[in-house]
Amino acid sequence: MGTGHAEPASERHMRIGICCYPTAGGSGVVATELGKHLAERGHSVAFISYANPLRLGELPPRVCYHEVDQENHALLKQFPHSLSLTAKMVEVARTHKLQVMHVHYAIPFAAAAIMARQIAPELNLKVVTTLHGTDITLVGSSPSFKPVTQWSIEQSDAVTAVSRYLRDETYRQIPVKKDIQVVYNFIDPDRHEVRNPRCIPEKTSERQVTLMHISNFRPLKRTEDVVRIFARVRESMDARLVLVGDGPEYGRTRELVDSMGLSKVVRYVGVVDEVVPLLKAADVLLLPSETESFGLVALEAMASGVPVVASDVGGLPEVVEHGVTGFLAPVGDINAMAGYCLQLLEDCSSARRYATAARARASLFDYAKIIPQYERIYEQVLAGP
Ligand code: GMT
Repeated sequence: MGTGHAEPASERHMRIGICCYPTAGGSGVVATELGKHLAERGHSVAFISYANPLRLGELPPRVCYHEVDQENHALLKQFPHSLSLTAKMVEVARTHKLQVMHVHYAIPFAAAAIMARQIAPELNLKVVTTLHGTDITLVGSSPSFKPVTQWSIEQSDAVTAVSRYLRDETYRQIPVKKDIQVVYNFIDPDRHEVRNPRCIPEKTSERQVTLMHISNFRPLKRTEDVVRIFARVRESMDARLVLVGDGPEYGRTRELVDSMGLSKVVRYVGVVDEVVPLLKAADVLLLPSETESFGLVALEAMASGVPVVASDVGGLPEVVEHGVTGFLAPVGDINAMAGYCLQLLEDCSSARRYATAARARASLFDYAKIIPQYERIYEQVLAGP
């Protein structure tokens, strides 16, 4: 597992609740992998979500999963999910004598956890909140939600953000004084097999390169840019595009592919649990998002030795090193991004160099370095009053 346990596991056994969205988003992936690693390191972990988190799979030792009821009430047509969540947190915390509730999203999880803490004062439950992005940049900063987000952050026992960008953006958008610690997202390097990068052999265009995009196809992922970048690349080399995921922009993206006459060279994979096997087939990962607080998929690609061409926004420059592990260009600059793809795939030796650098940089985000940071935060809050 990983590059070895660089730091020993916390000597203290802790009982930790982890609350996250179960869907195919980075926050759920990070929360699930965190819980599994914590359990491997000897802690007890109780997941709380409204459906089985995507990457949880079979429950490993010391891990349990509790589902939040989503039933509709006979009288109340729209039963308040936040209260069902709070009720479940109280129940699970009492059952497993949880010490820490680590929530992944301020809205609604931190608010629910703070209520749970008050409902069950005998547990002295500590609330750790990790901000992932959309909870601040989209939901949390809307005028009506801002006071709830502000209160949830202030009342948490500790708050973390997945990038410096997100920490700074939170301070910019929400009037909070709370210390927000940056704890980066992570990967397990051993799960990402290295392979020789494919590229176009000199003087022939026989071999096809693979551009890949992985997302939930929300408008901010700019999947139409992905198709346009791909079309530009194809003007210079034989290439195919693999689109992984699904979401609101899927139909529009498909329409664009068809209208550009590209349907024969675009493959749609849909939603997958695991991106690692797919990444083995990729030569470049495209992530031309409007914004990303971190861009977990960029890190996953780099860990697989796949360089990234992405937008120069949000936390992406903290992950992708421009000119070394991939390239960053202004949002919407399709020409620049296509040019960078060509540069990456220019010849075998440069493709190899970028792949090696990508993997080396990803190792800075090894879980063995990151999980102890969360353990220390739990220990700090538990040492408090
Ligand atoms: O990007 C999304 O649409 C999904 C979202 C989520 O809730 O999982 O991703 C956010 O959290 C990830 C894990 O920390 C980050 O890697 C993503 O950059 C972040 N998305 C945005 O900031 C838009």
